[in-house]
Parts: sequence; C-alpha cells; structure tokens
Amino acid sequence: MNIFPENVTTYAGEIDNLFWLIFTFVAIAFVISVIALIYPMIRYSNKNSPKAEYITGEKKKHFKWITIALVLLAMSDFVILVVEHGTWDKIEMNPPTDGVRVGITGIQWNWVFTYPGPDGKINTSDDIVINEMESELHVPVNTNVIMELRSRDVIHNVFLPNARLKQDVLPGRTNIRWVNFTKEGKYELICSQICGVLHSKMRNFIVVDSKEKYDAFMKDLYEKHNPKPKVDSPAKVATDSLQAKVPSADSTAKK
Ligand SMILES: [Cu+2]
Repeated sequence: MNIFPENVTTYAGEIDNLFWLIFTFVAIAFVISVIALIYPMIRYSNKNSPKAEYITGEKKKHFKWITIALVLLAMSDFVILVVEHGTWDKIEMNPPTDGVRVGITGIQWNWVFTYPGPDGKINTSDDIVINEMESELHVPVNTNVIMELRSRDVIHNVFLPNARLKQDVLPGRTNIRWVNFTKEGKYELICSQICGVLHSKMRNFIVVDSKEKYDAFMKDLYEKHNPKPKVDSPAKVATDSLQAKVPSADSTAKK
C-alpha cells in the first residue's frame, strides 16, 4: 500500500520505513487500549452481569499492569530510537558537503530562490536571486543539492513532500539540509507553517533536470543575469534589493 507522494529521493524510503515502524507500535497500543475500554463496558453492562470490582490500583497485583504497559512502551521507544539513529545521522548530523548549493529563503509570501554565481557560494555578491511567486528552482538529478534555508520575516517551513523533507526556517538562522533527487520532474515546495494571510500562496516548485538540461539552464541564467564577483554596485542592482536584506537579517551566515 502506498499512501505517500511518489518517492523521488535517496532517503525518502528510509523516512517511510520509520513511519511504518512507529505506526505499527502506535496501532498495537491503540488496539489494546480500545479493547481494555470496550470489554468492561460490554461485560458489565446489564443487570445479570457480575458486579465489577472497584480497584484503586495501589496493590501490587494491580500495579503490575501499569508497569507492564510502561515497560512495553519504553521498549518500543528504544527500538524506534535505535532504528532511526542511522537515518537521523545521515540526513541531519552528517550531511554531504559536495554537490550543488542553493538558497531557499521564506518571505511573506513567497519562496525566494538563490543560485550561486561563479564562486559556487550562496550569500555572496554574485548570487542570482529569483523572487517570483510560483517560480521554479532548477536542480540536477542524482546530485546532492545542499540547501541553505533561511527566513526573512516570520517562521516558515520548507516542505518537500516527495523528498519527505520538512524543516522550519527561522529569521536570523541558517539551516543546512540536503536532498538527492533520483528522478527528473517537477515537485512541489510548500510552506507548512501558518505564516500569515497569504500562507497558502507559498507554493513553488523544484524542477529536477538531467545534468545536460541543468547545465544549459545555468548557462542561460548566467547569460541573462551576468553575475560578476567582486563588482560592487552594478551587479547588486541585478540581484535586487532583497539580496541586500537577506544577509543582514542573518547573523550566522556572515561568520
Ligand atoms: Cu510561510
């Protein structure tokens, strides 16, 4: 059974497996709880039923049922912790450092995309900033895409359903997350944190291109915007006023 959006990244399957593991434990706990609630209601519901015993749960023989439940719960938590550790480590603790860098900045109400200039770095004077609603961020297939996630105003949330990636972005902080798409296509990038009246308009797209298509796209982009490193005013005009505002709101990126 597949209830999720199409899995198009290297690690989405691992997240799905974790979902099913947690779901299984919760489902078992749910079924046991429902039986424990409904059985006495039926068993002691009419006049002919035996009288239910009133227990306070302080005696040892009663207390053991709480202990058993507690131990089972702690054990399932421990299993989840052990299984998820590898996934957590790979995705969040030790992200890859090689790959294409992009910047995604949440503003009220749009996702602003930043492509690096010839220096390959985000937050420098040669960046190319795309600030258009429903715009597309182009990335290459089968390549690590390292995303610098920021917010300019309030808390937004970068949600890539096809990648199973969900990350809050906070003003004044840079979060690094990564993704490696295994299939070309156009995928949604939405905000999943209520961030104001036009929150629902924060719906942009990530377009995963073949390497040739991506190279051609970047070549076009460079020709159009002509990013030049270390040139002061003229290059900054091309990258619009937002470019100047984003870094200043962000203390971590300057270090
Ligand atoms: Cu938002």
